[in-house]
Amino acid sequence: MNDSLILIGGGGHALVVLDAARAAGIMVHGVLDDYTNPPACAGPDAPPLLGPITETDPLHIHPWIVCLGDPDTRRSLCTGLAAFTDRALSVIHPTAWVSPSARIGNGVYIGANAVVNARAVVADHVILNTGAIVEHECAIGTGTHIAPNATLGGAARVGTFALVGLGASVLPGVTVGARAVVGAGAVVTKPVADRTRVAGNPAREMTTQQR
Ligand code: JB2
Repeated sequence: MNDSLILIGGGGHALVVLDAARAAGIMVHGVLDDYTNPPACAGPDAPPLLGPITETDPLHIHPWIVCLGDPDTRRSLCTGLAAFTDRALSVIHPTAWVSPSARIGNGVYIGANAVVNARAVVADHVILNTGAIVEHECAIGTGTHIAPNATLGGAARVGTFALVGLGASVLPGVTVGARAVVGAGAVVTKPVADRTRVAGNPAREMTTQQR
């Protein structure tokens, strides 16, 4: 296997993952993106565009990471790439702290100044974005995005392909369901059901009109 990385998606998130990969000493081979618009991750110092986002040929020989923030798009991509999961590579920025007792899956992105404390369990394809804090014994399901400066208190749980927005907090021991969305700055004090959107402090379910 060639050990240089493929970025799947070439937008804003890919720019951030590219920097982190380079800072961590990981060589980036190229980017998969669609060509309807020039992707953000293009230009003289960017890796080459290798094909559309659905191209799988390079994934037979290269490690890869999904670089799209949108949880629904991540879900369809990660599901389609299940056969390649053992080649998904995690990119951890050198300024992040990851406890030796934490378990980190494949294809996880951990950004600058993020913290993953003792015995946290982070499943495949999770994004722990810039400055996110994942306290001791948290569990985060596949493909979920913990946005910049969001905080999960000790033993909080977040299901698969959820989004915990910018600066939101989930109190210790509280569960956020699969595919739920926690709005920016929300403070989650009670369990959030699967596929539910919440916002505010304390966080409450958003009505259709509020979305
Ligand atoms: O099906 C698709 C798709 N196919 C290709 N859905 C979406 N959303 N994007 C697709 N693409 C390509 O991914 C687009 O052509 C584009 O180049 C890229 C998405 O770039 P964008 O900058 O819009 O999103 P992003 O996922 O890189 O970044 C989002 O998530 C981050 C975590 C933004 O909200 C960032 O601000 C955020 N930091």
